[in-house]
This record gives sequence, C-alpha cells and structure tokens, in this order.
Amino acid sequence: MITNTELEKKGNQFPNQIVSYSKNVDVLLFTTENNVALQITVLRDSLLRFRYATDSNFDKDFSYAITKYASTGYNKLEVFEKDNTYVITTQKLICHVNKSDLKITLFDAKDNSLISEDELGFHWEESYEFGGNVVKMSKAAQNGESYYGLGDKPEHLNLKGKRFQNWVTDSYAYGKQTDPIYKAIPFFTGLHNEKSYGIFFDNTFRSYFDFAHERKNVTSFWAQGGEMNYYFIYGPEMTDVVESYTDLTGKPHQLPALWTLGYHQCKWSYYPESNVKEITKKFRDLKIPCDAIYLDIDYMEGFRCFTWSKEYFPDPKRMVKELADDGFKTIVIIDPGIKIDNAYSVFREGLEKDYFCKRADGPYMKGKVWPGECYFPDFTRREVREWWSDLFKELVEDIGVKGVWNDMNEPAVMEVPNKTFPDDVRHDYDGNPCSHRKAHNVYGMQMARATYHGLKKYAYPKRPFVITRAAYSGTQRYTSSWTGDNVATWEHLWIANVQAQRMALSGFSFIGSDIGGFAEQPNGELYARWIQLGVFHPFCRTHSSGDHGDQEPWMFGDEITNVVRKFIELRYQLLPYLYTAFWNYLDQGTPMLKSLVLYDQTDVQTHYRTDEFIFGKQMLVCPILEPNSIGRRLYIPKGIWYNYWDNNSVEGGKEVWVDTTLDTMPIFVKAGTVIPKYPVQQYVGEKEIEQVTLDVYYKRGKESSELYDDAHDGYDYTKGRYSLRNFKLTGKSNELIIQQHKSGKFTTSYNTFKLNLIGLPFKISKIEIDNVEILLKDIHFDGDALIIDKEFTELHIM
Ligand code: NBV
Repeated sequence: MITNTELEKKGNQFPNQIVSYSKNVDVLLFTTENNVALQITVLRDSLLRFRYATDSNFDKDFSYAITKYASTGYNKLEVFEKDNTYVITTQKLICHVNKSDLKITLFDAKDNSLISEDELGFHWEESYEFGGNVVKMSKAAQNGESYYGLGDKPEHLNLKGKRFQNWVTDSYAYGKQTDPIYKAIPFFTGLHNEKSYGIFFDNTFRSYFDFAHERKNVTSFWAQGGEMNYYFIYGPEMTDVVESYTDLTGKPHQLPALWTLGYHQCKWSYYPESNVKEITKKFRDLKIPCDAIYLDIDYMEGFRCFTWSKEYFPDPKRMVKELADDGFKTIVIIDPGIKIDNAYSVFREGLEKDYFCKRADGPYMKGKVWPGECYFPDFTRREVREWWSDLFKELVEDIGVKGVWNDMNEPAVMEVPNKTFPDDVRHDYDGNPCSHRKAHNVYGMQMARATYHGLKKYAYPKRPFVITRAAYSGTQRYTSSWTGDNVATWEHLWIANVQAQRMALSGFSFIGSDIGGFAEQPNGELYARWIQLGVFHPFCRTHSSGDHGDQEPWMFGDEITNVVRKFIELRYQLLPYLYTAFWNYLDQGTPMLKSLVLYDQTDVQTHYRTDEFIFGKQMLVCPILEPNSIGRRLYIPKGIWYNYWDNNSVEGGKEVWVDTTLDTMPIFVKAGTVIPKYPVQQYVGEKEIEQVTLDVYYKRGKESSELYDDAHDGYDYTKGRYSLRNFKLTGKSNELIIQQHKSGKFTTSYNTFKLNLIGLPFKISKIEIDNVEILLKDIHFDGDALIIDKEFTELHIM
C-alpha cells in the first residue's frame, strides 16, 4: 500500500500553473503548464464532477456505477476569472480553481462558508510496473469534521482517524478491524459546522481512504490506477447527500415483491428434500412466519451451477411447487465458478463461446472453488451476461425458483494467497479491455447484474429477487445483499448493526446480516437478541454454516422460540410500514435505516452514536448488544417519543436508561406518527388484508406519515396502480384531526381502519368522519381501539 508519506518521498508530481481554460455548456476544462487537464462538469447545482488527466488526454468515459437514469440539470452556472482563481458558481456551490496549482476550494453559495478545500490537491506517481499512475487527492480535514459511509466496513460508524481500503475480499469470520471485506463502495460523507457533503471516487482499482489518520488535518483518497475521477455532492443536509449519491449510482430498478421483506430461513445446507420439508413444516406447525427457504451449494450435482443433485432432489419442480403451495418461496445459490468438465453443458458452452476469463498470455483463468478446478465467466462482457441470464430459464421459468443468491463473486478462489484472481487476468470491461486490477471490484457486481436480468426475464410478470455478497457502487440497482460470513458472537451483533446502517447511508438499503452468525453457534440469548435487530433490517434472514449445530428459531428452547416468534410477527405486522420505507428509497433514494447523525446532523450528540438508528422514518430502534442485560442506556433524538412497549412518552435530546426483558428491546415511535400494521400472517399473501391497524401517536402540533401499497408483486404499480395515503395529523389539547390524502389508481383490499390512539390527552366525547358527527353509541370499539369502517378523508376526534 502506498501511503501519503511514501508518495511524497518518491517524488510526487503535482499540477502547476493553469495555462488554458475553456467552457462547453456544462463542461469546464483547465490545462496546466505541465499538461495536467482538469475537467469539471456541473451535473446539478449541488453536484460537480472532477476528472484529472496527467497528459492532457482523458480515457474513454465509462462507468459501471453511474446510472443513465441519474437526474441532471442546473438552474444557474456562472464562471468568472479573477486574479488568482477561476470562480464557478451554481445556486448551491461556489467553486474556486486556483490558477497557480489547480487546487479546488468549495463554498456554500448561500452563506459563503467553507465546505471543502484541497490540501495538496491532485497529485500522482507514475507506475512503471503496470503503466498509468497512482492517482491521489488530498483535502484539508476541517475542525471537528466527521466522516461516514464506505459500505460494509465493520468499524465504528464515524470513520474519523481511520484508513480503509476498497478491494472486495472473501473474508470468512472477519472481525471488527478486518479491512477490506466484501464490498467496495468508495463513497463517504463529511460533516462539519452542521453542513454535510459527499465524495464519490468512481475508480474501480484498489483504492484507499484516509480520514485524518496519517495526518490529523488531512483527508485523502487514492487508487492504484485509473483516473482521479470524483463527484462532489453538496447537501448541506446529509440525507440530501445520500439521496443524490443514490440517484447518481441508481435506485433499485423496481420494488421488491413484498414477500422478499418477510422472514427467510437459510443454512449451509438444507438437504435432502425431506430435510427441507421438515424445516418448512416446523415453521407452520409452530406458527413462526416465514416466506423463503434457501438451498445452499449441496442442492447441485457436484457443485455444478444450474444442476440438481438427483439423489437429494430427484424432482425439484414438484418440490418447489409443494413448498410454494405452503407459502414458501425457494431460493437457490449460484456461484461464478464453472466446473471444468466436458460432460457439463454449461462448461462446454462457455468454452465453445469463449466466455471464460483468460490470463494475460492466453491460458484460461483456472481456480479452485467448491466444484474443484473451475473457469470463470467474464461478466464484464455483454454477451457473457446475456448468456448467463439465459441460463436461469429452466431454474426460474420451469422449476419455479423465486430468487437467486450469488455467493463467492468477489471472485473468491481457494488455496491461493490473495484469495482471488491474479492481477494479470484479462477482462472485456464492456469494450475497454483491462486487467483484473481494474475489473476486480466490479466482477461480483456484473455477475449480480447478469443474474438480475435473468430473473427479471424469467420471473416476469413477477418481480425478480437476487442477493449478492460482493458489490461495487451502483449494485443496489439490481440486488439485495448480506454482510457475508460473520460469527456468532456479541461483537458481531454490534458489527451487524453498524454494517447495516453504514450500507444504508452508502446508498444500499436492501441489506441484512446472517442472523445468529454464520460461523460458530449462538446461545439462545444471542440468537434472540440478533433476531430482534434483524427484523429491523430490510433483508431479514437467519443463516449459518451448519457445522456447529442447527440455527432454526426453535433450536434454543421454548422461551427463545417465543421471543423469536414475537419479533418475526412484529416484522409481519410492520410490513406496510417497511414497504412504504422501501418505496421512499426507490422513489427518493431515502435510506431505509438512518443512523442518528443522518437523522439529526445538527445535534453533535449524534456524531459518534453507533447503536441507535431510525427504522424507516419514525421508529427509533436500539438493539441490546450485551448478554444478561436488564436494560440499556440509549440516546433519544430531540422531540417527543413514545416507548413502543408501554406507550409512555419521553422528551428526547438526552440519554435515557430503558428497562428491557429478554422479550423486549428498546423501540420508540416519534410523536405524531401513524404506523400502519397488517395482521400477522404466516407468509405474505396468506390472508386477504381486510383491515389495517393504524397506531396513531398523539402530538401537540402537526406531523405527516405515509402508507404506500400496491399488488405486492408485478409491475402494475409502475403504471399508476398503487395506493399512496398521506396521513396528516394535527393535535390540539382537546382535538385530534387526521386528514387523509389518497393518490394512485390501486384499490387496496382494505378500507377499514382500526385506530389505536396513543397518548391522547383527553377523553373522546365526539367523533366526526368527513364532517358527519357519529354518536358515541354508534362508534365501534375493539377494546380501546376505534374502528373506522369506511374510507375517510378527514377525521375529527374530540
Ligand atoms: O455456499 C456455502 C457458503 C455460504 O453458505 C455462505 O453464506 C457464503 O458467504 N459460502 C460462503 C462458501 C463457504 C464459506 C466458508
């Protein structure tokens, strides 16, 4: 790894005096006396792209991360020349380009405050061995600046004072300091003086980020090849930064089917068929909701992808159908390694079509994985991806598999020191041939992309479902993900919490961990605490390696089974709330999990918090991360919050102690919120939803909440057949008003609501539905809950 100091010692190169400047619509070009070119593109008022070339020539512009759907366009762009600088202004930003050394300084256009400034700025070192340059950028770290992002780093949420590497790596049983692990997401947000910005360094080579680690006042990032090419995203709200980054690198291409947000059960491995059936039956017998059952590598014939073991699964189509009849969707694993075996059609076809990766001098890239010696498709080639997509026809269209799980796609190779392909392996990179140094970080992403297209094609008219282990920025467009091979320890429960939050604030919300831990075995208490956290992660799956014992919800005795059932049931009740959060993510790029700093960056108390997070928009969740806990301290953000379990309200902006038992975990709901709930189902679609419960948390003042709904699968919602209800709540001392605004063309199966009115400061004496008074004796109550058995637009409770 080349460090800053080493770079300087080796005689770094820096740009010098600007000698020319030109502007073409939104692209500004500066060149220096020593032939460095800087291209600044104004994509939006708050989004600038910086590209540097050391010899005036830019490579072909190509990125796997940036989506063609990104919204661009600005309201104002002006460029002035001053004595020492060029000044670019937009409605949000002022950017100074220094004439003597090309250094950049960025200011908030509203109040002229400093947001970011180059320290050494752009510099580079030529790479004799590989050609090209090591490209580097260093910026001044501002006073009190904090840093967040970078995907799946298993570290403290605030990255300040630390250095990281991006190189997707199979990391079995990684720990708190392991770096890098499975994902490469070279995007971070900086926060100082209540203002936040983001930097996305779109460079797929091995890259590094140093957040005031080597030098206290400097934050830098660099890569072992490629271009210095980064996007500067201004907020000042961190949520806007993350939403812009997500817009730039892509929101999920469609909503997931609702069942994918249910509970999933997995193990390495459930086989033979009788074992799978035993497990699924037990879920139904014990009435623990579950929507998906997974088949790991042993379902295949000798680990050959797209085959089935005749011995263990003699009739997969029948089995998959029987499972489906019982509400279980079957999900199967598919790895990238294709067994070298002339009698295996996928191998033969790949060979004949010349689709496998090759070494620099011509031989195939041969590597050992589960099937033994394998070749690996070059997923960075369009034809290869298309071929791969088509391989899913039988699995999905004919057999009825509902989701595919891509593993080992870093790509992982066994028994070699670097655990992956050697650097010299060649890739097409969609018409930009390169070595593995450049393609490594996107290999898994391109595999998941090809898998996604296969599922999309053959599952049609249903929605596709894919899970990937490896990812680069932008992978969230195609697939969900999990955090890899974690361990059944309390420390890993902490890691899972941080990783899910970090992924969400890195644009990738559809994430979860192996609940209970993959390696080793949890005791009942740890498993229960993990389920309690896991049901609040967008992807919710128990998975384990199975070699240390079983990890189904009933394996730890009745007490634990009951806790697990209670929380999985809660997940199923909260499905409409979660689905609405997903819709927000899809629509706006809004992270489904919000670390407290993302929720309230103006409150410095949040800058170093790791444990608490906001689930969706208005629920505060804080896992219990230690054994034998009878409660814990946690920070409640400013405002009034209600304890979910006892409905007591608390004024936030402070740390509080919250008592818990094994079957509770701190959950708070923001005052003013309307939380929609479905009845408990054993799987999505088991029941026709005839009534939705609305938990209404009284607030003095106004607040609004949403409920998105649609057919829960298929694409009709894209044609306007969705239902969006906005609940506007106004609380007064003696009155509560709920106004409902509906949009969309979908008619929900329910039009009856059961209202739990929480924290109401008065006794109900009168109700008006759409201006018609209902006599108290004519009002239906279910216990304390109010039943409103028709659609309403305005409800007055007095
Ligand atoms: O396919 C087996 C496992 C899988 O269960 C796990 O989820 C992956 O992360 N896979 C890794 C390969 C073996 C790891 C030791």
